[in-house]
Amino acid sequence: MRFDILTLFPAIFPGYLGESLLEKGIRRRLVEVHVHDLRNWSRDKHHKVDDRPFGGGPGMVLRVEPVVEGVEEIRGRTRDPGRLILLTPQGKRFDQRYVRELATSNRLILVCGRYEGFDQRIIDILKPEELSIGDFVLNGGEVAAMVVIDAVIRLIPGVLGDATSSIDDSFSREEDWIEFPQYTRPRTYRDHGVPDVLLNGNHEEIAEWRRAHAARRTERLREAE
Ligand code: 6GU
Repeated sequence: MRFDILTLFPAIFPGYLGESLLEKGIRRRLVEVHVHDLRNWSRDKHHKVDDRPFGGGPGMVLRVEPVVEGVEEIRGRTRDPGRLILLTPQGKRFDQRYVRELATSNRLILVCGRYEGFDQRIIDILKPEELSIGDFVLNGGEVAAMVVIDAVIRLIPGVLGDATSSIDDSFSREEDWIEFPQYTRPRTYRDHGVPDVLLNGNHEEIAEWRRAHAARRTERLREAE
């Protein structure tokens, strides 16, 4: 799977890309991430990509030319045009169903905004999907792009060490399924033990206990909303 990220802050990504699952996916050639600086497509001698809003008002707006021209050039670099996604708090809310859908794609192009927003003509011309990671406002789409990549790559076969370990994850089986409580050694820590059922080797009982506790956690979380 190939990701192309268009951003004003490419230096944010290398640390994240070099770690953990993602690094493993890249090393095994299951994942490719290309980070592009939007300033490459600025026509301005100062590499400006933002400007003041027509009609006045605070803040700056991301200009149309660098984004449209950057996306067009990058899209043309492979035969698969991929899915074009604009990261914006006005987008469709990201959830595990959306993650699964994106994971069926071979190529995602992620455009990170900054400033007060995108020039509307970026959306009118490129007709991207608009994606938000939740109902709050970030300073830019970069962290959201990492969230998308992180969630999607773990569904790519071969990226997780244990092929089955994403199946029981919270939210993966059904839309609103929370994972059961997990324990590992030591058996006792500061008077806190481990439920006996997990130590008795009866796999049916363990499975039933896990189902019951996952259901309870799910119910509690939904009540709290
Ligand atoms: Cl994708 N971008 C920004 N700037 N803020 C957000 C977001 C994205 N998702 C939630 N808040």
